[in-house]
Amino acid sequence: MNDSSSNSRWKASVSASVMCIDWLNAGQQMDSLKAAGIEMLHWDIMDGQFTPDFSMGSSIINQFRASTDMRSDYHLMVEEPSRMFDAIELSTGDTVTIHQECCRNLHRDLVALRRRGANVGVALCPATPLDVLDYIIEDVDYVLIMTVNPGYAGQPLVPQTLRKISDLKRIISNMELDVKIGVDGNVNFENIPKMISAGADVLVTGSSGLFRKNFPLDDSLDRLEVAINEGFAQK
Ligand code: S6P
Ligand code: MG
Repeated sequence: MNDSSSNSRWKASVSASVMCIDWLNAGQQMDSLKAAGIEMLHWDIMDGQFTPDFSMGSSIINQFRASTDMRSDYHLMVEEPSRMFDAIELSTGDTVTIHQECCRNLHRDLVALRRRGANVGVALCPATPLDVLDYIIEDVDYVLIMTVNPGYAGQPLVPQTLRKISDLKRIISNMELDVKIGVDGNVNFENIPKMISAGADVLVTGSSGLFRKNFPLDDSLDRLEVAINEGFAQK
């Protein structure tokens, strides 16, 4: 999931949330992301049930995927996500994350994803406690801590999720597991240092960090790098 160590610019993995891209300049922004060494694209998939809204479907996602070699980081915010597994195109190194709250049989769904060759992740809403991971954490590569409620870009951070990141980091270290922690929601320049110092490995960056309205993408990339370095300095 996280091979940021091979990249000198980014000390943490950055996953660009395509839902928040400037759609009228998407090609240009994709080129800038690539040039900056961003390695992952975050695909928010919503069903209008678990989340009140909809986002992108496979026809849009696959068109983007065909134009880039960046890895895909799928975030399925859908009830019973196994219904969708056939519709997801996978390449080596791609990650598929499903919500604990959406699966009647989470372990079965994780095993099914793993068999398809994906790196597997579990996402937790802000109100979901970490103990739901007790008997599946050994079987995942990635835990996505939602730092806002799933469904929309542009929401404020739920502050107690910072404590959740450090609690999860402790569990992972105590169990000596190689499980990465991702954060998604209001990943902005003020919150990034706190998220990194709490233990986040992967930052899902959307409208408040990377794709800020009326700011050049290159400027946001520079500020992102500074905020990440600040977080590592505080660790
Ligand atoms: C939210 C979704 C996220 C957003 C993105 C928004 O349901 O899972 O991936 O697209 O994180 O970023 P921001 O900076 O607007 O909160
Ligand atoms: Mg997301």
